Amino acid sequence: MASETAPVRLVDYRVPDFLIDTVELDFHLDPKATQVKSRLAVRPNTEGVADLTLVGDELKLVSVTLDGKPLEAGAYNATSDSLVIRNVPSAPFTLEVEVEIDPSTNTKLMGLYRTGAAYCTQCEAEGFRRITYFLDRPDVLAVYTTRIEALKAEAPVLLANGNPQQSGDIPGTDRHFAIWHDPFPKPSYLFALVAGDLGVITDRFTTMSGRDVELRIYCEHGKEERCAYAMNALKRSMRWDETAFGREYDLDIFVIVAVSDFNMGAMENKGLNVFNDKYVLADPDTATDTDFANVEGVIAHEYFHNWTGNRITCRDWFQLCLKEGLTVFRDQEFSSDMRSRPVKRIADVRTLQARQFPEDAGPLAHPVRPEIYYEINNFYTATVYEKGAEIVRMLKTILGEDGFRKGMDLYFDRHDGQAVTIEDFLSAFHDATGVDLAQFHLWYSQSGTPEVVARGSYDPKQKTYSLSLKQNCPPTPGQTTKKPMHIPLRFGLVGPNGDDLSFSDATGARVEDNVIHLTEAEQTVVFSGVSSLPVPSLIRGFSAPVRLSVDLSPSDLLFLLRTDSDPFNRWQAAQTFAIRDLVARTGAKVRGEALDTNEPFIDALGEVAEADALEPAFRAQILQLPGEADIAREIGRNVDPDAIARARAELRISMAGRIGGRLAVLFDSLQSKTAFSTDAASAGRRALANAALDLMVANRDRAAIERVVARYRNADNMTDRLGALSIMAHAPLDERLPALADFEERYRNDPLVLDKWFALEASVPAPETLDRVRALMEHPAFSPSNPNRIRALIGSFASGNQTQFNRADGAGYDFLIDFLRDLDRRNPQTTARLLISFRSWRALETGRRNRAEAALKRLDAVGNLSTDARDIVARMLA
Ligand code: 0A1
Ligand code: ZN
Repeated sequence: MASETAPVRLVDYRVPDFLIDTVELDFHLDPKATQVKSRLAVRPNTEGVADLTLVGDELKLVSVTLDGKPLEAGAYNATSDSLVIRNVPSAPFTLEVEVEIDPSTNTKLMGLYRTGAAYCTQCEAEGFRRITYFLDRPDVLAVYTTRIEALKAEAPVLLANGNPQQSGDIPGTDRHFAIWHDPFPKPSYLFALVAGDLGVITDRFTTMSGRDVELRIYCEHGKEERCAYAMNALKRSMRWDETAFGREYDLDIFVIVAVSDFNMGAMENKGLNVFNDKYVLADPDTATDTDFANVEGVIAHEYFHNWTGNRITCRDWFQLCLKEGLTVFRDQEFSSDMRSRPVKRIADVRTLQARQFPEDAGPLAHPVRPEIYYEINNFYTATVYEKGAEIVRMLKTILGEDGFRKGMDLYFDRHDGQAVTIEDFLSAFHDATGVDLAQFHLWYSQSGTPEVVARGSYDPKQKTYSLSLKQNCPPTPGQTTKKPMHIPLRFGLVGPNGDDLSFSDATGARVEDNVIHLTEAEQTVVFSGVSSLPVPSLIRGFSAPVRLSVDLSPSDLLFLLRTDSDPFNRWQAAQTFAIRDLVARTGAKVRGEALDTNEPFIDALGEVAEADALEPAFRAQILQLPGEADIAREIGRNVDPDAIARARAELRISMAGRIGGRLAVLFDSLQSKTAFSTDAASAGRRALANAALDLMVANRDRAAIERVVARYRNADNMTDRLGALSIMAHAPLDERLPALADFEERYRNDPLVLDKWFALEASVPAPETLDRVRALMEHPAFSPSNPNRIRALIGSFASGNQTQFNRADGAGYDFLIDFLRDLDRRNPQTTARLLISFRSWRALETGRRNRAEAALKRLDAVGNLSTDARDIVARMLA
C-alpha cells in the first residue's frame, strides 16, 4: 500500500478518554475570516489520562482558556490539525477555544463553506474538526447551543440545529444574530449551520401525539415553487414513520435547505437537513418522473435518519451500515408503500446489481461492516448502503413481520440516546424473538456476493421434488475462505397452470412460509406430495443478495416470464433470458460468428408489454434489456465493450424488426389525453411509452424516428422530453443534433436541467464524444468546482458510456485521470468517487486492461494525492 497515513482498525476501538456534555458555539460569520468560539463542558471518562487531545483540520488557533484562565504557552500545543492541553484537571472543566477559518477557500465542501452567496456546513464524517478543535468521533454526544452572528444584508437567514431560542439586531451595527438550542445529545457529525439570503416555503405537521411542528424548506430565491413536491414528500414521510415504525418527530421545527454545491445527495443533520438541490427542486417542466421519485426517496431517507442515525447513532465509523443500511431499507419500504411495490423492488435490485455487485467482485470489495479503513469518506459505498439494506430485509424475511417489528421496537427502546454497534442491533432482534442470529452475523463481516447453484429433479412415481442447493462465496481482498451463510430463499414450485403447487412435507432444510433457509454449503431439500413436475421459482422478490444459477431451460424461463405469481421473478426470468442471449451473442461477435434470433423470447416480451392486466411501470421494466455494463459484469473476464455494444444492438434490431409494429400501437395508445400528473400510474404510462419507443427506433424505422422527434417537440413535461432526447442520443440518431441544441437553448439558465444535457452529451456512443466532453468543459454553464456539473459531464462519460470511456486507444482513461489529478487538489471526495469508474478494470481484455493500469499507475505516481484518492488508487492496484 502506497499510503502514508496509518489505517484505522475496528479492533483498536477504545472508549473516549474524555466526554463533552455541552457545546456552546458562537460564529462570527465572514466570507474570508470567520471567528468560531466554542465553550466545551469536558469530563474525564477514563482513569489517569493527563492530556486532552482535540482534533482539528486546517484550523488557526486564536486563543484558549481553561476554567476561564488563559493557558500559558507550555500548557498546550496547537497545530492546524490538533490541540493538546497538558495535565487537565481530573474533575469536569470548561475549555474555551477560539479559531479562525476561511469559508471562501474551502473547496473540499467539508466543514464551513460557501455555496452561492450562502454559508453552509457539512460535518459527516469528519468535517466538524474543520470548524473547531473537538473530540470529533460519533461516540461523544453533547447538547449544542449555537449562536450565529452575520451581516443582516448578507445573511438575513441564520439557521442551526434544534429549536430557535432568540434572535435580534446587534444595536449600533449592521449585524444581527440568532441562537438555536438542540436539546438532544448528538455527535459532532450531525452539527449544521446555514446562513444566507434564501427563499422559503413553510407548512405545519401535527404528530401522532398532537405536537405541532413547523416545517420549512429553504432554497435559492425564485425556486420556491419547485419545493412543493419535497414538502409534500416530507409530510408523507413523517406520517409513514409513525404508522410503519411508531416513530414521532421530536423538535418544534424541521428545516430543509437546498444548496447547489454538495458532495453527496443530502445530510441528516438534526432538525436541519442540508440537501443537494437536485433532491429538493422538482416540477413537471424541469424534473422527470425519476427525479420526483428520487426527491421523495431522499427526503424520506434523511427524515428517517432522525431515529435511525440521530436518536440512535453509531459508536464508530465501522458501524456506518447501522444507520445507512437500516435507513435505506426504511426509505425503500416507504417508496414501496407510496408507489408500486414490485416495480420499486425491481428498480432497487437493478441498482444493487449495477453498483454493489461489481464492487463486491472487484478490488474495492469490503464487508458491509469494514474492519479497516484509511479514509472513511471512501466507505459511503453501495456495499454499506445497498447491501446493508438487503441485510435488514433478510432479517425481516427471517423473523417475519411481527418479529421484525418487535426487534425494532426493542432496539429503539433500549438504545435511544446511545451510540451503538451492529452487535447491539442484532441483540435487540435476538432478545425480542429468541431467534439465533449468530450465523446471520456473517453477512456483516464477509465480503463478496455468494453464489447459489440450484438443481432440481422430479420423481413422478414418488411425487417428490428434490432441490439440491450449493452456496459458495468467492475470495475477496483480505478474505480467501468464507463460511456458509444463512441465506433465506423465498420460493414457489410453479405447476403447469401457473399456480404454485402444494407439498405435504419438506426435509433437508428448514422450510417455512415459502422460505428455504439455506445454512450449509450443500443441502438437498426434498419436497413430498408434489403432484406434477414443477418449474422452481427461486429467490422470489430477490430475498437474498446472491447470484443464482439454476438449471432452467429457455422454455422454463419463458413459462416463468408468462406465469409466475411473483412479479419480481417474472422480470428476473426475462433478464436471465436476455443476459444468456447477450452473453452468447457477445461471444459470437468476438469470434466473428452469427447467432440466430430467439423469436419465442421476443414474442413473449411483446406479449407482456401488451398485457393490460399488468401495470405499465412493470411492463416498462420488462422491456428494458440489461445494459452494457450488466452484460460485462456477467461475462466477468476478458471483456470487450465494443463486442458487447454490437451484440446488444443486434438483439435490439431484431426486436424492433419483429415486434416494432406492436410496440408502435402500444406507444400510440399510451399518449395521454389528460392533464399532467406526477402520480405513479401516470408515470408508469410515460415509462412504458419511452421503453417501447426506445426499442422501436433500434432498426432506424422511419415512422419510429418521426415519433421520437415529435415526442421531443410536443412534450408538455420533462419525462417525455428527456425520454425522447435520451433515445435519440443513445441510439444515436442524427436527429439528436438539432434536438440537443434546442434543449441547451431552452434550459440555458437552469443548471440542474442543463446537467441532464451534459449527461446525455457525454453518453452518446460515438467516437467524437470524448472531444465533445472536452469542449463542454469550456461551456459557460460548466464549472469544474461544482460536484453536480462534474458528475453530469465527467461522471456520465466515465460510468455511463461503456464504449467511449473504454476506448481501445486508452484515451478515455487518460482523460479521466488527467481531470482527476487536477480535481483532487480541490475536492478529494468527488475525485475518489469518480475514480471508482475504474473498479472493474481487471475484467477487461488485455489491451484495455494494460491501458487502464498504466493510467492508474500514472495517478499513483503523483506525490501529493489526497488520502481519499490515494486510498482508492492503492486498493485498485493492489
Ligand atoms: N449521511 C448522508 C450521507 C452523507 C455522507 C457524507 C457527506 O459528506 C459530504 C454527506 C452526506 C446520507 O446517508 O444521506
Ligand atoms: Zn443515510
